[in-house]
Amino acid sequence: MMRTTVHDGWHLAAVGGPVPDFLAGRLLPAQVPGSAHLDLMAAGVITDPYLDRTEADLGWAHRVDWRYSTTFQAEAPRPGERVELVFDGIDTVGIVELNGHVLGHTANMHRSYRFDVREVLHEGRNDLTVTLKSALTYAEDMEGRLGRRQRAYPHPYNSIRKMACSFGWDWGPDLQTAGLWKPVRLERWDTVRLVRVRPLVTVLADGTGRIDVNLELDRADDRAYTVVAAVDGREERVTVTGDTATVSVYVPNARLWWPVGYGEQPLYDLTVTVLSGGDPADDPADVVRRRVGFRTVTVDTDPDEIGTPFTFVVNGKQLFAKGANWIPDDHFLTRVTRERIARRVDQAVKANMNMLRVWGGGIYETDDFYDVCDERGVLVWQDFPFACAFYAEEEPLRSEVEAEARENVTRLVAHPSLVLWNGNNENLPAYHDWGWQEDLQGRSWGLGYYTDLVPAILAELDPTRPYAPGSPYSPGDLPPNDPDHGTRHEWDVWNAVDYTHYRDHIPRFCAEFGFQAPPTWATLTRWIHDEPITSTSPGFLHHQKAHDGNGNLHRGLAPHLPVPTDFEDWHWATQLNQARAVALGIEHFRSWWPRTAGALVWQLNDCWPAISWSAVDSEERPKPLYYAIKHAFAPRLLTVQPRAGRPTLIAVNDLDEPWTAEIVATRQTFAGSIRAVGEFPLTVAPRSATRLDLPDDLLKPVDVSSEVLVVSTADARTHHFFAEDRDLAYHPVPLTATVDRVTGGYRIEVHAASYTRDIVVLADKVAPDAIVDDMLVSLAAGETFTFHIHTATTLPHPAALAGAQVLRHANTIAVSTTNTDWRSRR
Ligand code: BMA
Repeated sequence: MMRTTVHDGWHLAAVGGPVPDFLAGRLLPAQVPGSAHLDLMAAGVITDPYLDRTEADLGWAHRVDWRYSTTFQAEAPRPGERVELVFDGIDTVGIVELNGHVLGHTANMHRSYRFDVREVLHEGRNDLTVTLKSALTYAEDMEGRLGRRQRAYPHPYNSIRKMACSFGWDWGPDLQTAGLWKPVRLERWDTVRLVRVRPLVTVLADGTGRIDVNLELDRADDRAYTVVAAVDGREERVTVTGDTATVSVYVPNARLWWPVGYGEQPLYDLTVTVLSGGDPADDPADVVRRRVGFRTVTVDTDPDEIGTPFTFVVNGKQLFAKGANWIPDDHFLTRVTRERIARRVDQAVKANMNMLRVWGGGIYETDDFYDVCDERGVLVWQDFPFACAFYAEEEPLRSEVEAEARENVTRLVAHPSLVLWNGNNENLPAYHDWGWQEDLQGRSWGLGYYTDLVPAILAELDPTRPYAPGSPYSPGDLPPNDPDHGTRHEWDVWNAVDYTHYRDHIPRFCAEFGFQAPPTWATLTRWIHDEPITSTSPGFLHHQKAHDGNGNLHRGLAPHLPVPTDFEDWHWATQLNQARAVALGIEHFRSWWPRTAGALVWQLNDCWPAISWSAVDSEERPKPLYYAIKHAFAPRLLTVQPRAGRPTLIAVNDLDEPWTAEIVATRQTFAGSIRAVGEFPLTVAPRSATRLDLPDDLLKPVDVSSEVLVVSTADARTHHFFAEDRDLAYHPVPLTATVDRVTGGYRIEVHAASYTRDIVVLADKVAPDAIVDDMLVSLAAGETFTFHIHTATTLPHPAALAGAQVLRHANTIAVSTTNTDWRSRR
């Protein structure tokens, strides 16, 4: 087997549609893998689409037809030799031609394509072109054929098998990419090729790991071939006379693969070799390598006294899924390197997450993504790519869906991190709850994919892991978003009601909930150059894609904090409110474990500089929300929650050891006078939550505006207030700070003379590369805390790190605008 990539010498031309003058007749250098927008940017003929309002000027590109072309040298096929041209991914509507012969047509970004080129490959120079027709025009034509169906956004993304968010989303740009987005290569062979290798990995009751390697061969002749599967020093062989075979390998006493926080992630290399002849000494004809891990996974959905749980069980252990939703990490997918994914997944792990949900408006994630998650122990829930829309179940879509599902299930099946296949994102509530049914007039809407086609494919190709028809989903005839049954998406908060209403429901598993905020200051101001930049300046609004996004930000802020008029204050206040909202949701959900068995924040990441729900922005900088998530997902959590109308302490222990500690609780004034003290022993069993009633004297303040309840153990702490920030008489300048240079950056020691809530260091304002080790730290009067700032920048004025716009806290926002009478109320 000889595999040669065809990645050199590519050019791009605009060959149809509204070609602008500056492109007419031009041939630009092109990257493969890559996409047209990136090539135009590299050639300097368009501005970066993420800058300011550039995206809006690039609409013409959606109607242009592009041609990628290259030449490569090859030898003419020998008699009996097989020669194939393979495209791992074409985005999307393509005509592939070699030396003027049409090899085939493509219309699905989620598949690979393989063409037999024996008849058309030349000795010497070969001309390869891929013409990419406008995906938008194709989708509109297809919609004309299949009938219009509802979707959440204007373009008919539901009529083409292309990443849905390529056509714009409420956090992403409408930049419809076109290109060869995965590797291209020539494969030559003359005996046998491994077409598909599908290892099904299970663990037997006695601890033996079992791998059933399902194989498909393509052969150039009728001979019998030997296939060898090897793992951990063990080898099994099988002689194959047909096109398919299964060979099983057993690993006694297999070391179990565990999710992060539960144990280690041992991975075993599996090598599958087909030999070129019948003799064991023959050379390998083809080799496929996979890395597997031994673990079992189920989702417990056995009805209980409340309804239907949705609890992941890995290696027999029930777990609370702490995580977030994952969108494509860059709208231009080919820029998402393995290193970038690793940094993002590491951020998730550092924020105490153990699960990521790959959302259905994006892609079947890449091998790099899954490799990284396998290594880190991050559980992955993979949606099939259907989102917020009705989908036709007729041809040609149906065959495309079947082909892509088969291919991607086979590609991903070996990864231990993958723990759930999910049919779609929100298409079931779209049918049941969004009032879209009327327009259907009996037409198909995709249900058959989620209840028949996809489950049948999984039953055949991957019976080893659970499947959910959709997210959210409730079984039977129940409304899909029923809190007592299955998964739930919690969007009333953000869209309509205050974030304290997260507590109105006790979902069995909250698969989406979130709140917006702008990106970090450095990211915002790198990409948006409005003079002045404000929350309503044109560039800012262009990057705010959510329906009434700013309206929701203000409605969400007002009950808690005054809405600042100064933009930098507003930026910090909205970031703080995002953090508070999501943290309240997480703590509520965790406090109900095991009734609630998961909280997946919408959304971990961004695909461009956006005002969005993300915790980490498009330049990889964590927003304050990130630190709030890290605290709220801490293995040991203290939280005060209303139970029967009374603030009640809940201690959550997400470790395998019992949590025994001394609790010290004080009701104190912001100025530091202790009004009540309580000390109690705490014992929380492993992986459980315990409730503790607090005595009245801790809960009944003399003055609601200037007292706080602080509850601590050696390794956890929570703060409970008796009023909203806007009604609290904080000291507006409670902190003193000293900044010191240390190895790798700076250290800021802050001292609180009066209670200081949610202290952050917005260090990116001073050094764009700066990363702070913690944020949203609250200090009682008299306390000291040290922030560590990692940066390669040498600051001319280190004191800038303690500047008024950098070292911030809630006190200033709460006090600066309306609460000017703080002194009189203390
Ligand atoms: C959910 C997601 C996305 C969307 C997000 C924010 O519905 O599934 O479709 O981006 O809410 O509105």
